[in-house]
Amino acid sequence: MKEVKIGVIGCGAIGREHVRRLNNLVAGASVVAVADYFPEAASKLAAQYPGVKAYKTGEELIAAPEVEAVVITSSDESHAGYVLEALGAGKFVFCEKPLAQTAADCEKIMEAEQKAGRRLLQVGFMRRYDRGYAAMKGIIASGELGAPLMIHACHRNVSQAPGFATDYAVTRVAIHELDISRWLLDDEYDTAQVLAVRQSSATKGDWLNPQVMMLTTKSGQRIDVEVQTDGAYAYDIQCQVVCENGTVNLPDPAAVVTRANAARSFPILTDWSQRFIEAYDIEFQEWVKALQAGAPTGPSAWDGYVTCVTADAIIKSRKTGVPEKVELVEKPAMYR
Ligand code: ISE
Repeated sequence: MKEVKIGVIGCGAIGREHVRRLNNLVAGASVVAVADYFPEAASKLAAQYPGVKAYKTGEELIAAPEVEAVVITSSDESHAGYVLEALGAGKFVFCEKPLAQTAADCEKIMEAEQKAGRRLLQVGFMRRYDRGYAAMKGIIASGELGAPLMIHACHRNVSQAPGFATDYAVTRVAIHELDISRWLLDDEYDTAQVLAVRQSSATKGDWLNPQVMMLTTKSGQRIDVEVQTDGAYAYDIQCQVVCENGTVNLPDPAAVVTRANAARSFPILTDWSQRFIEAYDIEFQEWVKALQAGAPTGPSAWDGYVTCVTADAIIKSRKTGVPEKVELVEKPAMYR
């Protein structure tokens, strides 16, 4: 099958990791171009891989005839612009979360994709490819435990890069739970809210930490997500779906158990990119296979849009103090 030629915009840690993954692990793909806001970062990365060309701007990379599919791992604020540019050029595009900074930009993206007449875009919600979450989804969908009633989730981080802010706990961190919960439950949200709780003295900045987010779905399920963005003991992701006849729990990643000093213990990872490393590998392999077959099949512009609208409702509720409605436009046929 024909190899998919990929251009990566954004040569920071996650961009470099995806270039390594696409070039060394994923079958049927090769990175042919890179670009970054800092051109030296792109030249440095290109120099490590024979045949990879560094472009001065993302726009030039998108226009390059050899680039068939674009991967966007640049700063969050730049995502929507590059996605629209790639869709306008009729190219496949994979965009890391969040798809955009505003619901209005997500709507523009959905319009552009519909104008192209076929699915071109996939959003990087890699947790859907994690074996643990995928197995949970299988059990819930089988109905063997009855209807799902609620989700208890937590997302704990050891630290954040400088410049972190309260809203990022939603748009950069809890956004994963916003996507995975509706995917597990196969439902859309009705309301969203953030609750004030006692603050952690371990926070190394002036943002709110922890935060507890509460969601309800159209069928009345309730989801609570504890988000610790700083100072936690490890990068710990927990998820329990409570069903009528039992619970379904996200497994910890495989780790060797030590028995010593009258205790049984195993290490918990501290780095988020390591926690989901296998999910990223599977996500990109599936993406490339789908492109070879004609179109992406993973998380869509609609999923990017819903998470963006839900994040906005949570942020709004911090100011109003009450649950806010998650108001969505009608789902376009392309995403049904
Ligand atoms: C990062 O972008 C992620 O996606 C992680 O899941 C999250 O825990 C981390 O705080 C973010 O910076």
